[in-house]
Amino acid sequence: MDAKDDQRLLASLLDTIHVKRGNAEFCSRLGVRFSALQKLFFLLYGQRNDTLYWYTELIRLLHKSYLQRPTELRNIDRRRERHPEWLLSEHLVSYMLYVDRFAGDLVKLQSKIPYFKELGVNLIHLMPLLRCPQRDNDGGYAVSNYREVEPRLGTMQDIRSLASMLRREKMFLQLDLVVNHTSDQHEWARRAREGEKEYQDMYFIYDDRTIPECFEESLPEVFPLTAPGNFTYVPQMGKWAMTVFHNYQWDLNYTNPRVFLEMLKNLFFLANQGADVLRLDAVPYLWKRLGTHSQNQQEAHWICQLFHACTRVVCPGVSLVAEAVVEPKEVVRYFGEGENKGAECDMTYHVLLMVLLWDALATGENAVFLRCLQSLPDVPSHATWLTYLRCHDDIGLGYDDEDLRSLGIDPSLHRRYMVDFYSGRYPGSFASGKIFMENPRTGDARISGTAASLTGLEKALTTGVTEDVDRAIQRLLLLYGLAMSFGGVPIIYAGDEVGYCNDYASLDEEAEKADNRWIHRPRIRWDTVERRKVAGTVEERIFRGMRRMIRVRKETGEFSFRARRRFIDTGDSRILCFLRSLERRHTMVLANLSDTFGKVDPLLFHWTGLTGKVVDRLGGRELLPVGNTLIIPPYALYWITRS
Ligand code: OTU
Repeated sequence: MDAKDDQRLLASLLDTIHVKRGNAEFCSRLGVRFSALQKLFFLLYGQRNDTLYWYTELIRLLHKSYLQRPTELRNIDRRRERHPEWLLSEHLVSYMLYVDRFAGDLVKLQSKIPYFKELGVNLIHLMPLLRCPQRDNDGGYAVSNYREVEPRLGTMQDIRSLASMLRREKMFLQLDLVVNHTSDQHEWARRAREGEKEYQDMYFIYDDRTIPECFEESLPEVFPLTAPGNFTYVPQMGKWAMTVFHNYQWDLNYTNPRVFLEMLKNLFFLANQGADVLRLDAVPYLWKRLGTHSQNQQEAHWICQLFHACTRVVCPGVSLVAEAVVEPKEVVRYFGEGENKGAECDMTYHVLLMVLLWDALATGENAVFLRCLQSLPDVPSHATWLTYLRCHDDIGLGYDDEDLRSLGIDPSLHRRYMVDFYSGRYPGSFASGKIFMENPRTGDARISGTAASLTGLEKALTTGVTEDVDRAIQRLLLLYGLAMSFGGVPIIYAGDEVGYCNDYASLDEEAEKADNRWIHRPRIRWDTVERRKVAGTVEERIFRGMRRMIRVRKETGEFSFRARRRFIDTGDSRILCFLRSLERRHTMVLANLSDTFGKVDPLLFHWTGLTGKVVDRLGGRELLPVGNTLIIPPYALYWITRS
């Protein structure tokens, strides 16, 4: 089809669905995206004999959802269409929390807005809060109803109120959209179980083990200990359902256009409640292909691109986050590549940076950090990373093996070291974490634990050695400070700002003990958080450090994602150093990754354009070399500019 045919089809579709000619905004947005939409839709669903029917339904849905979009949100859409760079700003700092564990419910959460302001965070990510079964809900990632809030937490009206309160404070709301699977208690799954073919077609349902066996040959296991295998027998149906995650999370079948449309409806529904950012969960898994590991398939990217193009027509102010915990080179592809650069997801988690921060701390060296980042391709303009240290999930050691080998490091030994180190097994390790999903067959293992426990605070508080407590706090702030200055939107994981350690009580709880990720999903006690007001307490020291970093970040244009970053070799492998530059302004980030004294030559500042006196903006003081060396204390972090 050429451009003229496109226009003709567009005109006839608009007629079919009775779009009023006067609806200029919708028509012009659709006009801009029409050929992309069509191309993607036909790539995915073109071989069917009912493609045009579903395509018409898609356009109808876009129109309907556009009309339903509240006026206030449409105004925001227009603003962000003009300024898509709002996401790249140094002013954005994300904070992720569980509504129940943080505040109790959505109404009580409103009263925490002053706390967010005090800390300086403004993109508030609420962990999954849609209706889900009492048990078997994977922390909310097994949704049983996409249109209702989990009653324990509140109602959709509460979401709308919260969204508008946040808007008034110039803050943003992020919600999860679990796109890859539903709970087995979702209506679609229920009706599938009852034998309705139409609903069975929304999942991957098989009469016997023949096809499942073929899939199993190449499918890895996400939760090998608690959910081995990728298929679950459903007695009521007498059939097998594909369940890549837990056995109660049924994978949706995106080869069926109806599945895509239904999920798109859910997306618009959440967007129209006032969410600014939607996190698309587990996107690498969206398309399954026999004979492959069924991750990162081309079609999964087309689906993301189609979600993206559709949001640009209906709610262009809403940004999409791809949650893709896969190999570094694959993660970048979710930003879109080649001619689709920037036409896929607006943000992705910087999983590699997260692992490298933990690597740098465990090794006290910059080598792995620098090498692994070198081979990572660039991000398109108007898209950005989410930079983080901890989240609700485990830490998987997804480095590129080739990068490690090129440094003469044995990848599996190195991973073993990391797991031993952070689980505290390694002699002398300061960390106390737990091993997550150790797979005896593949040797793979991941790590659970809060940032504070992994940086040594838990051990230090147990032994009570002041110096160890100091070091642990420094390590925590060091890693956070790197995530905040690296480039991207930093995430503070609720509880980290006051140094929450692991919650071992969760290991005794029936619903949580099989999954030790719960140890790092703290239940916030506000009397603990109140201690941030008492000078000299651990809570106060960490909170003060975090707040200061956030404030300085926001004052530093060079920390926006538009700014460049250049790594600098100081000649000392314990020092991690990079320069962030925007126009003619520079800030140098200098960190000592080790527990020993490092040193740099102050000439470094001159070479990088930081002439004259230099100050550390974090500590708020001038950096004074002794002769021709500047001593960098253990775990020190400086954000250096000309005074
Ligand atoms: C995501 O996880 C969520 O963040 C997890 O909390 C859920 O359990 C999971 O999806 C299922 O909904 O899909 O792209 O520990 O890092 O499963 C990667 C493994 C994901 C998680 C991985 C991740």
